[in-house]
Amino acid sequence: MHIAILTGAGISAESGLGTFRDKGGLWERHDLNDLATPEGFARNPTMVHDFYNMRRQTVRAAQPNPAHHGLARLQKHSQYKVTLITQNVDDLHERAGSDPVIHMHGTHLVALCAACAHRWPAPARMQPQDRCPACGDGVARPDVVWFGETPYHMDEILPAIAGCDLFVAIGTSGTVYPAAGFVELAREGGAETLELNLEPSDRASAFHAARFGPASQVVPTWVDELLSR
Ligand code: BV8
Repeated sequence: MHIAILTGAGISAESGLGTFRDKGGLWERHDLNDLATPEGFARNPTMVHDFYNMRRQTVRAAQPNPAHHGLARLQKHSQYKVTLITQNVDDLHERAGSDPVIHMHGTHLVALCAACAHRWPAPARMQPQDRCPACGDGVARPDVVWFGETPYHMDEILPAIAGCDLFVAIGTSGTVYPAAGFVELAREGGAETLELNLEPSDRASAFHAARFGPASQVVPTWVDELLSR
């Protein structure tokens, strides 16, 4: 059985990383147009670098939670083919042992040169005057996909979603496309669909089944049931 999993900020919430649209979420305190668009970066690169520097620091201090470890177990010790796709830009899946992890919105632990597309490990603090180590003159930015930009690895993601037997969305509000539309693509391919979330997402009605509760409890329970089949 091929299981395609999409995770969002909710899977990292219990590791202490902020979500975007929950009460007190990142987009409640910041305007996403200023912080998660190329235009916002062009307008004020210092503010955007500071936003990602703060989040990079938080990630470095955070630990994977039982939900990340559960998915790593499923990926490593199971008879299932598992495709793990995340909207998250943190590395908690990797630090829990998941491999590979498809980061469709990039990762802020990597720096990207806007001129020559060279990538290198992001320093703890990125600043507008940082220059690309390869071409020397490009503007260094976090290697994340902002609004209006094309998500990464879609050539790998779309066939996996369309061809899987089970599609599971974990900790995502279902508000950001194209990720929010993956459930339809999976259903068109004949897959069963399951939502594991704290509460019903914006796309809850599109799923065949759902389990609600904190990911650190719901995900390991679900994985244990799958592995005991
Ligand atoms: C694109 C950057 C073309 C990195 C992010 C009008 C209508 C429809 C679409 C559009 C539109 N206008 C514009 C668009 C397109 C736009 C879009 O969807 N806008 C939305 C806002 C309407 N999308 C784009 O621009 C995308 N690009 O479309 O290009 C294209 C399309 C297809 C193919 C080729 C080209 C690019 C989108 C990427 C934007 N970048 N982040 C960063 O800073 O992180 S988006 C940002 O939101 C993050 O990546 C995040 O992952 C993502 C989604 O948020 P969630 O992960 O779902 O987090 P959220 O806080 O929303 O929800 C948390 C959930 O967890 C909640 O449900 C909560 O209940 C739950 N939860 C909380 N605690 C727990 C929990 N669950 C379990 N346990 C817990 N403890």
